[in-house]
Amino acid sequence: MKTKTVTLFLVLILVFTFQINIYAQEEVNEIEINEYGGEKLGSIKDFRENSIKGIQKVDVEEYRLVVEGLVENRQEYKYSGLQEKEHIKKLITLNCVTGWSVKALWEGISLTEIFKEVEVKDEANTVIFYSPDGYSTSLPLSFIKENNIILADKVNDVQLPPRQGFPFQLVAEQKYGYKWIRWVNRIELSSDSEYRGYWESRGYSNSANLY
Ligand SMILES: Nc1nc2c(c(=O)[nH]1)N[C@H]1C(S)=C(S)[C@@H](COP(=O)(O)O)O[C@H]1N2
Ligand SMILES: [Mo]
Repeated sequence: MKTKTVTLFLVLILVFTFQINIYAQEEVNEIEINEYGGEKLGSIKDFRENSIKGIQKVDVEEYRLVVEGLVENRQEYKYSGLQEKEHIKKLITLNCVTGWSVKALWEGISLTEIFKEVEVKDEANTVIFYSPDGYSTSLPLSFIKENNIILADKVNDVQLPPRQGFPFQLVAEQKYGYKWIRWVNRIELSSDSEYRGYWESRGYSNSANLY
């Protein structure tokens, strides 16, 4: 009886230790880089959390990126399907209108590639992005194509944490932070060039140009 209890206890300790090891391993694999091409990067910890409804927890199995509106070929992408697409890296600084900024290495997929797949109709001139927290924003279709704008699933070489917009954050280079929508789950191709997103309809510039 006593031996049994001791054995059980030892097994439990072993299992516990083993799990700790697994977690330690994961952390080691997910260390963010702090330099790229000789340039110093900011850290994920430097971004301020100022979301309209707090951090969104997205279930990766249930997640779908819906691309619809003025398209021939509406799509619902799974996270795993999007992972298989070609990834591009960009070193870009995010600037919030409130004054803070963070330079980071963003990695993700080209929206222009997705637009080829869904076959955007000629009438479309605006791309509207939506998130589960009720946030939305938009960009001109021509701007996205000309600058090969990406949807990032990685920052500083690590998978986006939930607070950073997992699964995807729009890397709206040259635009203020409020165009960098996080947790994107729906993209609508539209002909409404006057569309105004969450902050844009509350007085912020719709072009949101940094310079
Ligand atoms: N879904 C969603 N995306 C959002 C916001 C939000 O409230 N909800 N805030 C925006 C604002 S104002 C800024 S400055 C950036 C901050 O992004 P960061 O987490 O990369 O710092 O997220 C933008 N994207
Ligand atoms: Mo912001």
